[in-house]
Amino acid sequence: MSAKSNQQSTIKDQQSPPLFLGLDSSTQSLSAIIIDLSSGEVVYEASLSFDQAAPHYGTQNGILPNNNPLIVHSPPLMWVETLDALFAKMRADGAPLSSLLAIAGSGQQHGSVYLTAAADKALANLQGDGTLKDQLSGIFSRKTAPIWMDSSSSAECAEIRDTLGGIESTAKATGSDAFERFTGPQIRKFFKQEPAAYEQTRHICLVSSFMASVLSGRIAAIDHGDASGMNLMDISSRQWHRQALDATAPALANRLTGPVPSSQVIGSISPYFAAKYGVNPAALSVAWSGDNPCSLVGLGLIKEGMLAISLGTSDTLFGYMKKCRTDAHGEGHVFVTPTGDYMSLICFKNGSLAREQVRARYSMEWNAFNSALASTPPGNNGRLMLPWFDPEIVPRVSTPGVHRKNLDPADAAGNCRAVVEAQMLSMRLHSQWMQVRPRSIYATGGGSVNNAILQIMADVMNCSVMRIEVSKSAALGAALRAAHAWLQHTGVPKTWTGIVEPFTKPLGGSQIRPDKSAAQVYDALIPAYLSFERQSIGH
Ligand code: XUL
Repeated sequence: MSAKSNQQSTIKDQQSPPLFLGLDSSTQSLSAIIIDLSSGEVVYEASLSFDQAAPHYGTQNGILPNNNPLIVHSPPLMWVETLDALFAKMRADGAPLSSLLAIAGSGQQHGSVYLTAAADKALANLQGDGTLKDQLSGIFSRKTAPIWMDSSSSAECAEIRDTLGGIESTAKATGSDAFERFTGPQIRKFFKQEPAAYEQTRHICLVSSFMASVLSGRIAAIDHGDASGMNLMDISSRQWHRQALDATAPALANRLTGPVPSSQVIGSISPYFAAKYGVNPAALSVAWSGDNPCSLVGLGLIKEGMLAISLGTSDTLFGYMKKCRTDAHGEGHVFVTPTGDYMSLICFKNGSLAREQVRARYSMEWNAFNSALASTPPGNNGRLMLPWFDPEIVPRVSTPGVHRKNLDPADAAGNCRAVVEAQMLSMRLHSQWMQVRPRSIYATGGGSVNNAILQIMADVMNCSVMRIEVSKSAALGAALRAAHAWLQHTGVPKTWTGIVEPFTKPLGGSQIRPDKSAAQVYDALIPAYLSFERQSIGH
């Protein structure tokens, strides 16, 4: 089902319970998916972009304009107002709200919402004859919410990292090194810059737990998955990390609710939604999680060895891990998954960005680029490139630059193969800390339509690659979580596999198998690539 436009909806079947709603509050839009667990089908979906649904906030792509490019905030009241608009749309579309058994959600990770003590009463007393905006406009101790695109907290990252004993021990303790967008450093910056407002703050929520609070009519707990993106939770014990809390801001534990398993039922849906939109008053309101943990189940990655690689402007590798392992170099992240296990997330900045640069340099269309890949052998006869057109995240490279070894810049075909091989070799090398042998990789994102690139991925990773449709994977993951929590709550035994599989089939005929002799070439190439990388970084 296509969900590309910002405002659309479809109903396949209004009758068939058991129905579950998944919401996704992303950076740019609020989306809904209703699934029918018995038929394994999505029966309704809709999406509203914040800019269009609530234009008076003046956001662009969901973000408030700011002269300082490091500061990226959004107004939480805009999310609330759009939640009303989305429920109104669902009711107008005839979505089966009165039959919903449970609702869960997904939120853009890391963003934080700051509430005064007035929030508890306002949430508990929501009246169906008013609007969420009018009834909740007075509950914020900070009018705007820093989101994951904010990178203004470098000083606070350094302070927290130093207190926790450096990169490796910060990652070991909290799942990730201290990153600017992570919630802990952002809270610390707020406390340092606006101590009076921090003092007025009774609750600090994530985007996920804030939206769950509105739906539940009470402050909802932060779940383990989204708590993993805060630099505040002990990733092994899943309790708040005492030293990290102390390194961040005073009396912080009193301001946080949770962390709880993602399957936690917060309560029934707030009577507001029943009165105003006809939502089943008995529908369970389930804890929300972060968009990456939700997407993991929305893509069906619930077993060891299942990875996804998204080939976008940046390339992202994420995958399921049974055991908690952290990256000693602090480049990758570890989050708790909705299944109660772990996932990694590793972001490589120079993705399509670098492929496009090489293609443009030799004035090639994609067909010519693919012919260049076909005309050169796996391993490229030892011609190597490090395609750091932009500063790279993994490995950390702050000074951009393209490095070549045995490779003539005038050699068009050699450079095309070199950029793709470098990206895949880098993913293989820099995901080794996961100690997961990939058994199958789901390829997503714009670049995944290119079979020639996917063949190199399959050969370097030495496993099958399949394409999967990801549009709305976070909302779908949330709906699947709602179903799982409802089944658990009502005591009906059902495995995660039984819930997830009917909704997450890879695209038919898209499987690309590794070529065994090419895979051997890449195994042999790894040491040379690694030493070239180390040498170029100056290690
Ligand atoms: C993950 C991250 C992004 C956001 C996008 O660490 O920052 O993927 O979750 O919403």
